[in-house]
Amino acid sequence: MKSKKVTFCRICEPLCGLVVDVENNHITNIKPDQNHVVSKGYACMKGLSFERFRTTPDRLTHPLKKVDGQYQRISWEQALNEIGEKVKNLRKVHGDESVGLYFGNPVSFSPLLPLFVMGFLKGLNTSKFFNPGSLDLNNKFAVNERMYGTGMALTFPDVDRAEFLMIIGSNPTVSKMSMIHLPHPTERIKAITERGGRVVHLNPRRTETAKQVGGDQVFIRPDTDVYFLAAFLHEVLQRDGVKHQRVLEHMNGFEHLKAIVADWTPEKQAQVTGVSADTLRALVSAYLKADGAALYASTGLNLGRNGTLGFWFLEIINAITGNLDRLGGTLMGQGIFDYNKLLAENPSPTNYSRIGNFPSLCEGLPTPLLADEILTPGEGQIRALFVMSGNPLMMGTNSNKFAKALDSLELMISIEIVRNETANYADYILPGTHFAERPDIPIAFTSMIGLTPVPYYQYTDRLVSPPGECRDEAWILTQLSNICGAPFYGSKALQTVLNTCERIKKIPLLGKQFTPMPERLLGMISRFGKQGSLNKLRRSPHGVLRGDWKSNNYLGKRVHTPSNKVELAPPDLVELAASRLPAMFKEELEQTNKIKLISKRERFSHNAWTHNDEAFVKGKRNTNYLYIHPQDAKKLDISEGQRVKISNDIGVVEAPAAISDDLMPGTVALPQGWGHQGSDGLSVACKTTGVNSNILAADGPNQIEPISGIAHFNGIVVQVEAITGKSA
Ligand SMILES: Nc1nc2c(c(=O)[nH]1)N[C@H]1C(S)=C(S)[C@@H](COP(=O)(O)OP(=O)(O)OC[C@H]3O[C@@H](n4cnc5c(=O)[nH]c(N)nc54)[C@H](O)[C@@H]3O)O[C@H]1N2
Ligand SMILES: Nc1nc2c(c(=O)[nH]1)N[C@H]1C(S)=C(S)[C@@H](COP(=O)(O)OP(=O)(O)OC[C@H]3O[C@@H](n4cnc5c(=O)[nH]c(N)nc54)[C@H](O)[C@@H]3O)O[C@H]1N2
Ligand code: SF4
Ligand SMILES: [Mo]
Repeated sequence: MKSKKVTFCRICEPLCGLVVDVENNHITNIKPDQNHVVSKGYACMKGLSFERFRTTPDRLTHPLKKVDGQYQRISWEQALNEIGEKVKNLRKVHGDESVGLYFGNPVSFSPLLPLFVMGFLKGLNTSKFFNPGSLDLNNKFAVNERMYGTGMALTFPDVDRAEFLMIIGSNPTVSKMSMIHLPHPTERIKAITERGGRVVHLNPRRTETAKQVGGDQVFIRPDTDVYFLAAFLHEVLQRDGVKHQRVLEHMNGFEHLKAIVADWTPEKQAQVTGVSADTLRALVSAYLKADGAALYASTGLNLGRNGTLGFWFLEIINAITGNLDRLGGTLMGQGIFDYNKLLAENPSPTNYSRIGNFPSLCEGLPTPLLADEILTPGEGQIRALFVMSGNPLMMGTNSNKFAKALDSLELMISIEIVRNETANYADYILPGTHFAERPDIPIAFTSMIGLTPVPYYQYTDRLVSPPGECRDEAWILTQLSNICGAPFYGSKALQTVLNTCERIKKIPLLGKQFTPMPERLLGMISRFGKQGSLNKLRRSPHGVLRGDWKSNNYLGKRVHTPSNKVELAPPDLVELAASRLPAMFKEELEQTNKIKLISKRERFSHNAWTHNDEAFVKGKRNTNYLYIHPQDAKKLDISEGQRVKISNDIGVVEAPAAISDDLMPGTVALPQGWGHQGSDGLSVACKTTGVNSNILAADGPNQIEPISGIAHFNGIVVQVEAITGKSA
């Protein structure tokens, strides 16, 4: 039987509406949903191809156990019992902290799954929890916690009304951005220039976005944005571009700002950023003149060494100039309920890493410490690791060391849909579900935190049932809780209820009437957020709009700091700026002639997991290239396609060169997420020839940003040499 179903994609943040044909539990066609209330017919190649990733011959369909280096099929019962025994034993002998868990990016694309992961972790009573936040945007959470009271109090640019938008370290046309729901970003950003506004791309590389939307390209030397932003703030204060009444009423700490950025003049920043003082001053003029302006930053800034300080300056600028909480400026996210109030009233506990004593952020410890947490002997050493929907071996730091760490574990369990590089180290692999096999509402950042220039809500049923013995991760986690002696959320009563539900489900007639737990929870969230029942939402499958934004709906109303005011000068950030920036500036001055490596997202790559499809890696796309400016190529005697060696203290990789004047001289770019050779669980990806750029990324307590524990992937100093006699 053939039916048409309306749903939405859950690969990246636009969550584009899709219409699919389903026939005999197979998806036979995927089209953009022309009637989706926000995406209105927009979708990309990744979303439109999702069925191939769901039904790849490499899809895991039953539990596996590694025996003598080979994976063997086992039953769920055996897998759970053996894992349970081993985890219980390790906890008994080495303590609760000997068990850790990492979850990857797709987990955040289900609002329910993080809740289930937390339930399992609380049951395990371990603080050893890691996630991609510390490889992505923890700098933002760290700043938000201090300025706005909770990590999740995120602002976003009101793109559709802004007159001025500076895009710092983001490439919306390719990435579709982060921490904002913006389907069709290219068109919507281009509309700013079309209505007479201005778009500025601050980036060491001329991006696809810059080429397609136009606007001003401002090249900046990698990992120096913090000096640009400090000088921008300096200049705003110098010109008194400040809305004093607003600051007085709603913000604390303004009086400290002048001293914090006193040294960072436009002239001084120019010495390391490569952005001239005149250019910076002209940008400040344009920003201050605009009727609605926003500075927006993403991973280009986050993944340098000063993402926290840089983002702090950026938020201060948007706040004191009156752009925060006004249409056309930046808006404070607001979801279907006041999630940040809930967080502020129930703060999560802070844990500290055993290695380096770093505080947790949103309960996660820094992933760049995970290898050391596993490899360093002593009390609290991680001996068993669960990895769910992630690939920290490829996407985390210092991949060669990380491989050693995985290899040394006494027990590793992977919950995945394919056997990726990290899963290859697992003793047990449990097959999870693809998003099309789960019911959902838009991700937490969209529904609960409301990072949506156009607020909306939506519900989708699952489209098809999962293949073979794949099981919903929510089920897997509650089963693991039970079997590992780790009652869900540490509550034996709750675990008993869950176990009873599980038994009822198996009773033939009664079980059929039982609403599965994910639906039940999604219904509760929707009703709690005043969006109605799932049945009501099913009647509006293309989504429902949730009204428009207004100015002045944050300040004085829902600032959840103890003072109910925005804290402009959190003491530890003030201190960090004073101690760190001058020293790093000196270091920067000494290395202006060195080559810096940055990452690069590509249209046909999604982190490390879309290379397992022929269409995504055909022809020249089957590898990654080292992009290098013609001047540098000439200096280093590198020709197009020639193999080059890229090295630093951490590691060495080789890649073919691609010469391009899109880069600024002194910067090279190498796309991340490659290096699948030898990964026999990925039959297509293993034939690609790229290299893993994160072999060059440092890990450990001395290498990560001190406040947020975030990794350093952008602006890594490297040596680049031609390998003579070889070409790609
Ligand atoms: N050099 C460098 N490194 C980086 C970055 C960078 O810019 N430069 N970016 C960082 C960022 S922003 C991030 S978020 C991290 C990402 O790091 P990770 O999240 O650890 O890596 P992914 O490759 O996204 O792994 C996701 C895994 O989930 C699986 N998966 C996909 N869809 C589903 C699904 O529907 N269900 C289930 N169960 N599993 C699914 C895929 O098979 C894949 O193996 O990497 C970081 N690493
Ligand atoms: N096609 C595709 N889409 C994706 C992903 C993917 O892997 N592929 N990943 C998804 C994920 S997990 C995330 S978090 C988002 C991220 O979304 P974005 O943050 O927009 O990611 P990128 O496209 O990597 O953009 C980072 C930009 O920063 C620039 N940059 C590098 N170093 C610096 C620097 O020091 N300063 C400045 N100013 N710029 C710098 C790079 O040239 C690049 O253009 O994308 C998501 N969407
Ligand atoms: S842009 Fe992102 S959400 Fe939209 S179809 Fe593509 S992958 Fe899916
Ligand atoms: Mo990310």
